[in-house]
Amino acid sequence: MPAISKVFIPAQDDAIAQAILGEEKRQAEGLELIASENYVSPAVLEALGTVFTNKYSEGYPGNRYYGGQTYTDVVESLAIERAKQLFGAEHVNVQPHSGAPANIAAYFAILEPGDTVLGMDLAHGGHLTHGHPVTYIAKLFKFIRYKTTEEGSIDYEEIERLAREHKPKLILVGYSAYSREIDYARVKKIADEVGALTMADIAHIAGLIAAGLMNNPVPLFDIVTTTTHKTLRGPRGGMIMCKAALAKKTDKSVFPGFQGGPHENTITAKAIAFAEALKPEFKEYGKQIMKNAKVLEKELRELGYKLMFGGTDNHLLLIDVSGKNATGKEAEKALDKAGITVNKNMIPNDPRSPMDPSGIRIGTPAMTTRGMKEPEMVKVAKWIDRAILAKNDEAELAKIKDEVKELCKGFPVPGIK
Ligand code: DSN
Repeated sequence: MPAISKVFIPAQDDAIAQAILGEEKRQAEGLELIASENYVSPAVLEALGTVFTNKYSEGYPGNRYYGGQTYTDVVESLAIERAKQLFGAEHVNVQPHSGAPANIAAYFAILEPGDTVLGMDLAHGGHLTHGHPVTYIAKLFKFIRYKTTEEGSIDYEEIERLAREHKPKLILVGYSAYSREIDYARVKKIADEVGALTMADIAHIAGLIAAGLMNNPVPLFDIVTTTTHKTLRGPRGGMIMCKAALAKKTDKSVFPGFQGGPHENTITAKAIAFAEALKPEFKEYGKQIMKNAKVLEKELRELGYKLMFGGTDNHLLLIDVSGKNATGKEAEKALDKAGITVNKNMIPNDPRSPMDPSGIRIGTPAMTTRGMKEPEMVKVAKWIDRAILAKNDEAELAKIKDEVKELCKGFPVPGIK
């Protein structure tokens, strides 16, 4: 039974202490398969609760609007230098509060309202901030959305055709539910031909790129955004990397254009996470993430699941569960009851709706951080299948939950006692 890892909160706020304890227990006893989640190191966790949370520091290192910046400048400069080293970036802004603000600030650094952007459709693996009609930015820019091919790969020919037809100011790649490698050089060639700028949102795969295991768009593209909390295993936050020529515009777009004071406690945690990602062990971690995803691909295929995009080259799988007589919503709920956390997800050309789609998305970064390897993935695939098939059988779901809990005891979550 985990004990709460905090000292001061239980002494002054029982309701919040109980919620923290509950969440620590949930994270320790269950399997986290949400592809965008991870467990940070104890050092990253500690950084988030430091006195840097007390400080306002609008501006950038060496050029701030408020006094008292000796140490904020140290941590922010270290975060920038380490990120440059990790990705080979000419310029880095570590202030975006998260991925969506990073994307919006990036758009405003390079676009004018009314400009045309070519980005991937959400149901084909894109992201809300890549122009989905429900977002405010879709009212400001004209988004044209490309889709994957029937076989499920990025349709570069369609990107080329749409680029020639619409002459976008920006071509956008990088996805939140796409499991294959991206040919950035091919996209850059298309963009050069039509005079478009290039942007990649590498939020999901940043850790795998930093580990040198997937193609890196940073040296090639004009602007690259990411979150820092997914495969990169840092704190919840965002970051923008760009060519030196766009440095001023990017910095001005983040602050004062879009955000106010940066969160220096989070930036401290980013600096620590980047130092961790520069270590050789991080490359091994990345390799294991990908090996684990490959095992799940093989096992789930053998169990009769249809894998979108034909499988995986990264950390995630998008799975059509309709062949198992379940919807994504039903599968998510059944797996939750079995102690396995996933998210329902639209699949390409999904006949269903976002709140009750045909698929689920799963990923291996968090399980890999706990030290789980190939043998555990074989068990995980079997539990996924059993839980989906037993979606209305509470006893069977409870039995799986006990088995999951037993396995998890051998793989502690960093930072949880
Ligand atoms: N919510 C994130 C994800 O799960 O991919 C993206 O914003």
